[in-house]
Amino acid sequence: MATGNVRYARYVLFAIFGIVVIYLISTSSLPQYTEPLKDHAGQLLGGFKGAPQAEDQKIYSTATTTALSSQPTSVNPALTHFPLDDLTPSAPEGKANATFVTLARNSDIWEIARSIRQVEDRFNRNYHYDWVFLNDKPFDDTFKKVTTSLVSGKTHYGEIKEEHWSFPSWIDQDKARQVREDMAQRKIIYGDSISYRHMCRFESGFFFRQPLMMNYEWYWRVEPSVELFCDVHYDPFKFMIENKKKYSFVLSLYEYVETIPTLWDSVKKFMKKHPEHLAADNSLEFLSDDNGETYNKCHFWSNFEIGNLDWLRSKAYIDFFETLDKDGGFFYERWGDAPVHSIAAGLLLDKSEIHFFNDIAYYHVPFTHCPTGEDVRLKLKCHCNPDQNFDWKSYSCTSRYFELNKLEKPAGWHDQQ
Ligand SMILES: Nc1nc2c(ncn2[C@@H]2O[C@H](COP(=O)(O)OP(=O)(O)O)[C@@H](O)[C@H]2O)c(=O)[nH]1
Ligand SMILES: [Mg+2]
Repeated sequence: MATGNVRYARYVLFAIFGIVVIYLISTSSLPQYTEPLKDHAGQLLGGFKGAPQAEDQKIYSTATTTALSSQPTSVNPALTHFPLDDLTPSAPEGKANATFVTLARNSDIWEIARSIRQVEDRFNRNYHYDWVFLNDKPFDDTFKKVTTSLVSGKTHYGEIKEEHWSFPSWIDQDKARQVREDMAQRKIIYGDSISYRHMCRFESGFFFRQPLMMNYEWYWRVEPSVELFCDVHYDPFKFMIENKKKYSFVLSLYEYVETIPTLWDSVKKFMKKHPEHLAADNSLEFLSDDNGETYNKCHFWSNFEIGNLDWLRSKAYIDFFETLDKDGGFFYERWGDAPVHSIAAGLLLDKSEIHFFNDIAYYHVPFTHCPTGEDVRLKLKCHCNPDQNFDWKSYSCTSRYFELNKLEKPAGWHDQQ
């Protein structure tokens, strides 16, 4: 009997010990920080000197509270009852009118699945923003099934109408074909591709006016096979709204000159024709070293973008796109949507409306943006190698952006040159 009691007591002790261990493990996996992130000097991480500090403070605190305290990242309380017909619970109050947007082929499914998984794990599982997928062909069932299962918000699938993915009537087909043959011989990347040119023209002039996109005011562009290396600990859409930003980037670089020999001629034509659209405090200096005479090829890399759709749908942007489109350089050369968006942002927006997201760590082959500053990287659980950060290398234009905007470069930038 006595041995039975001892054994019983041992079982009880084991059970209590087990419960305590499970409790400790589960609580330690919850996010530990609910304060805005600051460096040793008390500077808010993710913002830089020169940015609106008081505003940052407000936004970072709000976002931290919504994203991290009320919604533990390990388990979503709304999912504990597993209602099978509603696995995407409605998002927190006060969300932005925003969506992710991806242009993809059916064959891109496994590459875009990887990107979505990372965006969800690092950010969207706490916010449940929608995701719009666009394609020049109908999406197949596998594409829709897999992406819908991965996205925590609602998914929408749009087929692009032919007018937005074909040669406009004014393009001389023979001339365009000769250009492709010549570029193929010169081994210019995507130089012989027709579909790549339709893609660049579509991203430059049409994605933001697709019927599905008309429901939203903000977008975050995501491409196949990209990586997010750090937690996104606040809502970047709300950051954009509250800080009056319209366009943002994480990587910038110089464009291949062979793909845009006459792009700046068209831009100059636009500037002459529509001086009323040029912003008073624009970023011409980011784009040109001789006050607009020539283009220095600097552009923001548009495979990552968080931006305002109403700006792209504005008369200023549409006039800009149409001037370029009429000149035919999407087909007679191989103009990319990155220089097109960047030049528009540089000329039509005030400097203060363009934002650099240091704290969104990102990779698209072959470049990495890994946040400068160890504090940010550790606190945001980043897994990128800081040695691979492209920002301060000579082929990046990000230093120019900092100088133009009189921003102080984050501590440690010297070591990453
Ligand atoms: N639907 C569709 N999407 C395309 C096509 N070509 C490229 N894309 C998409 O357009 C984006 C840019 O293409 P990508 O191959 O990544 O070009 P890169 O990043 O410039 O090398 C990606 O989101 C692709 O999935 C196409 O022919 N059809
Ligand atoms: Mg790509």
